[in-house]
Amino acid sequence: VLATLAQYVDVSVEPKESKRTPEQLRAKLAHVDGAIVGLGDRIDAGVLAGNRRLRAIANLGVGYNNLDVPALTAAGIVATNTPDVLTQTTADYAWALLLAAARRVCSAERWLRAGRWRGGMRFDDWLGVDVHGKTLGILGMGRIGQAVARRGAGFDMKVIYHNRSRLPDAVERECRAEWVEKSELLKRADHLVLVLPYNAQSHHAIGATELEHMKPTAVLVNIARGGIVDDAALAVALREGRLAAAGLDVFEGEPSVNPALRELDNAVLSPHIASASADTRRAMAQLAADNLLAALGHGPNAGHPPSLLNPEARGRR
Ligand code: 8YV
Repeated sequence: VLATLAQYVDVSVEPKESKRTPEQLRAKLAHVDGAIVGLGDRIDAGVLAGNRRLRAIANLGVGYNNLDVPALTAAGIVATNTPDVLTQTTADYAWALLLAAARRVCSAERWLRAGRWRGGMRFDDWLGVDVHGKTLGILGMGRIGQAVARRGAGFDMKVIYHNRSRLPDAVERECRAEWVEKSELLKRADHLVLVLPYNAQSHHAIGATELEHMKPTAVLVNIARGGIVDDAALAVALREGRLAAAGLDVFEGEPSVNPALRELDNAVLSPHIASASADTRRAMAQLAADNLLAALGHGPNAGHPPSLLNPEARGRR
């Protein structure tokens, strides 16, 4: 991907840093025409202030809550993301977390590795909860939510979902999914997967009140964004057995993770890797590069980035 970019533009690769300060980001962006950024890079009016050069920002991710799109548009800077290429891999990972959490795969493995499998095992040790044949709830039914739903058929699951807008009948039929109110979703879902974008409306969409309405045998999976779940409230619910388990790939304030969650054996935790297969990360990088080159007027899509977020910004700079 870097070689593709280098055919058209001078490329500078920044060393991996834990997190750049807004000042560092501002200084770096002052001297480039375009940049590929990650979710840890918050691009807002402050970071863009005084920048007369930057023309394009390509986000390495489908979610772009790290970008202040109106501020980029106002500055005439084109913004893009990486939809579609990560849909299937991310949906696979939601299932990995659901199955691992429901069947206690990670805590059992920790126990085994610690050399604790010595004598016989009791018949009722390591009991998990079933996934097959249950009702799968999905909150957020975009591309990834639909891909999670389609996989439900293989587990003989009934699928219910809640989304701001209902899917067209044909798509509902294809996903074998039924739209329900959020309150009903919480009550009826045997397991719940969160796949909604993060914004002011979805902040703490699952908090103490919502957790109270869920079944104590339920598994909650978050592959969307930290901040959608109130992690402190979730830790209390998991500790008190008001929820069977959780599978979490994203956290409020990541990379730091609420210590209360880290202590729980019924939480499967991973470091935001739902899209991390070799094929998908390559495809994401390629799409981000294609977007960036196109936005800067190079390559086969010159002037037409494949996944443009703010067409209004085009040609302003
Ligand atoms: C990240 C994601 O992009 O696409 C998203 O919105 O959250 C992930 O695919 C990936 O982890 C790189 O930061």
